[in-house]
Amino acid sequence: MSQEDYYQDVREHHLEPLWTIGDWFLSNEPLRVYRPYQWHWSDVYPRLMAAADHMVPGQGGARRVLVYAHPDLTQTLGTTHTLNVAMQMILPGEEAPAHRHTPLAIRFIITGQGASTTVNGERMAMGSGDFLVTPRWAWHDHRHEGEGPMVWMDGLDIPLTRWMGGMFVEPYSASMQEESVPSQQSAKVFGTAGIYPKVSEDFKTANGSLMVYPWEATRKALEAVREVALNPFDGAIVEYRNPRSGGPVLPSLGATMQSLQPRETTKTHRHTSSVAYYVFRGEGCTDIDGQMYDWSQGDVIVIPPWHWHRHRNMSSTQEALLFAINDEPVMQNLGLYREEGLPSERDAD
Ligand code: GTQ
Ligand code: FE2
Repeated sequence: MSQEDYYQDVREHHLEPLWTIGDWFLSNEPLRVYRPYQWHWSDVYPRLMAAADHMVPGQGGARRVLVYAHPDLTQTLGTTHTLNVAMQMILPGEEAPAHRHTPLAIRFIITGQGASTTVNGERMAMGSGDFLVTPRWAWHDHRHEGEGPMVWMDGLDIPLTRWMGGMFVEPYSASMQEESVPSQQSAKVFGTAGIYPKVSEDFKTANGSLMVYPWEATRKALEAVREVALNPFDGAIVEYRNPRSGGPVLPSLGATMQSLQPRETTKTHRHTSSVAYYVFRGEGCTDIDGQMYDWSQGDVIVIPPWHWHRHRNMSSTQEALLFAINDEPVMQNLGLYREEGLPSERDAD
């Protein structure tokens, strides 16, 4: 058989000779399959508000949500290759009906008060800066009994769940859940970090642990960290964890809050996890592979895997607060997590 015939023959049988495949197949570092990207709040906010003219939760759609769909990830509508950021808005008197799905979710509350989410029968109030958990396959609905629009950021692992073949969704048997466990139960029992609650095995919250992390606690932890343990790549940073397992807040989604002091600049690093930042407060810029992304309050910035990046708070007076979701738990569990500082900055202090 001639050389040419051989290659044609194997390929007709859907076999690919490894020695003919380019370096992309076993690349010596993660390939760049999508670019860093940024959404400006000034583009998002008016469109989220205008969504009220076009849909009501529970009527022709379950949630009033704008999904951050990365232009390089059109097949999944992912924000990163594993995660989605989305902005949700609910108006006074509205109800977003109960359902459950295999993608897990976090909520980071941006503005408004008087809304609550009920997760497996446990009602949790939502206030600015609060961080809440919706585990996989847990029933959840949202309602708003306060005044003015309520806005929060959703973080979900929809693209990961889809690629892994695990996507399921189910509507609840009624519009909204009854409260079947005491309101705010997870916060009452698990809210005091370091004093470990030895609860019985049948303790009922959707994740058997804490599901609402109030802003005040995050704020306090950040301040304590700032005084004693700055991270060179992230400034003062805290990670949301499950206080019962000690592990990440959800099995495939990590979340952090970091604070950059006025004019603070972090060192450059890269890691195999992907990250979507939400600018909770302040103004600054992030250098991603030499390209500058200027950000201010409300912006979302995506850092794909293995991209060098560093942050700078551009204000000389105001602190910057960056909330972020990441897929580090997935990479850690698969033994694929790697992180390194920029060599040229290693010796410099
Ligand atoms: O609030 O239940 O951003 O089901 C996407 C899907 C939010 C939700 C999203 C959802 C929800
Ligand atoms: Fe949902």
